[in-house]
Amino acid sequence: MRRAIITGITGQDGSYMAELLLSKGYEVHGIIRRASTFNTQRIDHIYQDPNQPSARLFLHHGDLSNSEWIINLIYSFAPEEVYHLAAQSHVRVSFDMPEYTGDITGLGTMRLLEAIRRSGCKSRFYQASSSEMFGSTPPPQNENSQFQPRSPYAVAKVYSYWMTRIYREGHGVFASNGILFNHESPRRGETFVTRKITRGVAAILSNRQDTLYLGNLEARRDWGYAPEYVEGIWRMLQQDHADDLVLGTGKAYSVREFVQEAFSYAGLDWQKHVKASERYFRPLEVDTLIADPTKARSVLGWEPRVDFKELVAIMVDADMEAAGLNPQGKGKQILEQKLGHWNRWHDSVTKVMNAVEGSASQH
Ligand code: NDP
Ligand code: GDR
Repeated sequence: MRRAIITGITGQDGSYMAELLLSKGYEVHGIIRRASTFNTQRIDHIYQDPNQPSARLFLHHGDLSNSEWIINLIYSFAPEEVYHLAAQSHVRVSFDMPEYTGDITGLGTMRLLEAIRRSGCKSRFYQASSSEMFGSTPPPQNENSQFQPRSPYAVAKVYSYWMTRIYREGHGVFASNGILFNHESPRRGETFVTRKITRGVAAILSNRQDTLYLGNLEARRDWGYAPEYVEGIWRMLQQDHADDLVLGTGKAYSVREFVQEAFSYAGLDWQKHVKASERYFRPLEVDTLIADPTKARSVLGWEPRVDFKELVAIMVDADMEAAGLNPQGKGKQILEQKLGHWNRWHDSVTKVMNAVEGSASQH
């Protein structure tokens, strides 16, 4: 049985990655942070009692700031694959917490790579690099585009990107960078703009909120559906050679267009509800990110199937369902028609919403 470690298993991508690997028969070890409140909602539906002989999902407390613990982890489990997805991943927050972001999002990657090198394990390593690294480089951006980072987060990711290459080229570690453009889902963190909008729509429809405050509506992003990107990540570690690959749709839309699409899908007039707030503007902005995913198409055979409008429908429907409303219904149809068994509406949305809160926290 193949064994994998996932850092950031409680996050959006980590939770989908755990489902994908379990569906492929892996033994999965996930790292979670100790918190005084439950932070395992995204994985409660796949939690297994580790005392059961059939259990294949195991959770371990840990933190990327602690090298000793990371070294123990790699020595103890000698995983075939390490999916390093944990980070302080919020760009706006990184301006308020630059040192912490550098420590976790930057140095945390080096700590893992160094543990793999020292242990001599033949672990394959995935680094969650980001389109934010391109910053102000004009689109479209691909593997050869220059990095011109515009936030402490992006600088920390550039550090991790190069460390990944140094361990690959200098120490022979199978270490790949996936340079992923924005990918979203009903499990997206609530303070990222897409989820903030779709939750806002559901809250307005259920009369719990009237106004949605947002920052810069003109920024353009290449938005895809997260589970498809997680499949791309898995494929990267199944290649004969480690490499760096861009994943994205090749199309960009503004935040304003996302707002318009989400509100109109739900039958609302966005101009009555959306207002600007200085709080959500950033000291520096990245204006336009558009992927050129040609290499991933030819090397991995990876091509996203869910388009912009479909993504919006999936997310609005899920937030309406979570708010106890009747969803419009397109989201469910899209997932049933387009995606594999591990990510149907029932597994990907309903089970997560029905997860018994706190079950994984009792591990
Ligand atoms: P999330 O913010 O949803 O998840 C981040 C995860 O990292 C959470 O599980 C979080 O734990 C964990 N984490 C944070 N700090 C620490 C720490 N000090 N020690 C251990 N774990 C920690 O991110 P996504 O799932 O959206 O993204 C996954 C990765 O991909 C991130 O590295 C992100 O920067 C990168 N990325 C994401 C893109 C996207 O569009 N989603 C695009 C490109 C790159 P907890 O739940 O306890 O907070
Ligand atoms: P991003 O995602 O910075 O691209 O990073 P986010 O959703 O936070 O912002 C996207 C764009 O929307 C604008 N915006 C707002 N953003 C937030 N969060 N809240 C608002 O109210 C708001 N109003 C407008 C932002 O200014 C920005 O231009 C995400 C993260 O997942 C990173 O970890 C990842 O690396 C990149 O995507 C690719």
